[in-house]
Amino acid sequence: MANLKDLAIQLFDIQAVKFGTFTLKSGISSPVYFDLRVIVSYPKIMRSVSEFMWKAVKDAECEYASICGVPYTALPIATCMSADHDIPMLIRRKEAKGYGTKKIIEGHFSAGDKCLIAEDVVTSGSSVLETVKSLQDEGLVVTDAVVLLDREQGGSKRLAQNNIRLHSICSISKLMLILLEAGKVDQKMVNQVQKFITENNTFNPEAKPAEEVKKVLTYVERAAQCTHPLSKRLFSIMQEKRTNLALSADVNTAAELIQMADSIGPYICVLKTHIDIIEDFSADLIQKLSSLAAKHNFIIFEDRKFADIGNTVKQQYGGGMYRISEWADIINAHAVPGPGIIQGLKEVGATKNRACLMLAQMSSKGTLAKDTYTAESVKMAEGNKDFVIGFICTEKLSSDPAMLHMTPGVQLSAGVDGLGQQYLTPQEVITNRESDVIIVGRGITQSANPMQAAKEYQEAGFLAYQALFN
Ligand code: 5BU
Repeated sequence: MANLKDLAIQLFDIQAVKFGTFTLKSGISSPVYFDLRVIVSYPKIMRSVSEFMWKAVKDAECEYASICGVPYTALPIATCMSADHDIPMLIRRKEAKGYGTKKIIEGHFSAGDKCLIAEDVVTSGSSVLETVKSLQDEGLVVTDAVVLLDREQGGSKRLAQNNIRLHSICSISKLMLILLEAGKVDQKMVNQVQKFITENNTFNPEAKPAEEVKKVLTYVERAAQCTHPLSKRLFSIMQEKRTNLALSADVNTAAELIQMADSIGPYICVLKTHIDIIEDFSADLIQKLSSLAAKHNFIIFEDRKFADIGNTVKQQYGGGMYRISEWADIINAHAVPGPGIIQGLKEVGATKNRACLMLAQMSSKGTLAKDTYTAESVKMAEGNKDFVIGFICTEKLSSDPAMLHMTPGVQLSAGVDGLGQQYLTPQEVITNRESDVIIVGRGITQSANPMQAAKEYQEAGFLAYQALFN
């Protein structure tokens, strides 16, 4: 392996490092430019670069299960590190494929795995952070990034701000000294580059960590991003009726359910049922419920919580006395049986344009749906976006704007019931947990004036949504 001095000179000789006047992506004019893309034409230099980078992370004793190069220049570098040192690699697509699995990260991994980032040049750190974000969205953890050249313009601090350590092989100052000593540049150029670096520091100590600066999208913008007709329709209803309230109509007779649906209908976007607690279920109830859904423009969600193997849930969903798939726009499913449950439900529901929510978290005390289970449920949902349109959860779990987050266990004041239910307020759910829909049951159904209560929940939920834009 070449020493650093040799490598720096080789990079200069192959014009991976150039001096002159260059306009950078940001529009700023720079006296120095790195174009590491050319190293693919020089396999020995490529190997030398990847060896330096591997050694740096080894010396720093970084822990990681896989490596991911920032596309595109660092891809071959990461590939060499991976192949030479038997480190599994992940590839981040710049755009998700429009067909097949629509994956943005290719390769095998489990949620919670640590992934090392490899990059050719770091300026502000934003390209590294983009890749980090995609990995984090899939449940991966990033603590370290390794880079060949650090332009010393604030990238390492920006990454530190996001809890990522940057390991660089060569800083721009060190590179300039080597090239000066080797007679490749003169002192004037060294000074010019130094001046440029000092004057073009991108680091803002006040900047919020990257994950906090994401833009909040309106329901209209999110509807536009949905490919499933039901999520598109739901976001449109939320905007049109100015409500993110779902009523959990947990009553025991058909008459009560119909009465609730008709009186509360104007205030809700979703009516959630537990059809198996109705004592006098009949086809007539379904017919009335469906016409009320049309009259008040809400979506029907049967909270059936399917939890069996694909073949069984298919029959439970499509058959039996309730024939759920014939009238419920949305159903939900536990992730515990594995992806077969989604396949089974999809076989019945997809042709009817029905959709499913994954139970990724629950509101009840002591729930086992947490940590890795939640992360795996999210992955399962995201791998089946043609049928799964979101989650039952207690916080935002996916950055995909098309994915809906619906949260049960909501009342106007936080608290518990006697059987493990835990309540959050509408504001906590929408503002802090960044969920989309509040699901309210007894807060409305057992209030002295359910209609008035529904109005209050509608207002509280929608005000919290509007406040996201202030
Ligand atoms: P409540 O009366 O607002 O506590 O009713 C909550 C409803 O949401 C009720 O129908 C539950 O079956 C449902 N629910 C829940 O409370 N918590 C969960 O994690 C899930 C569903 Br999933």
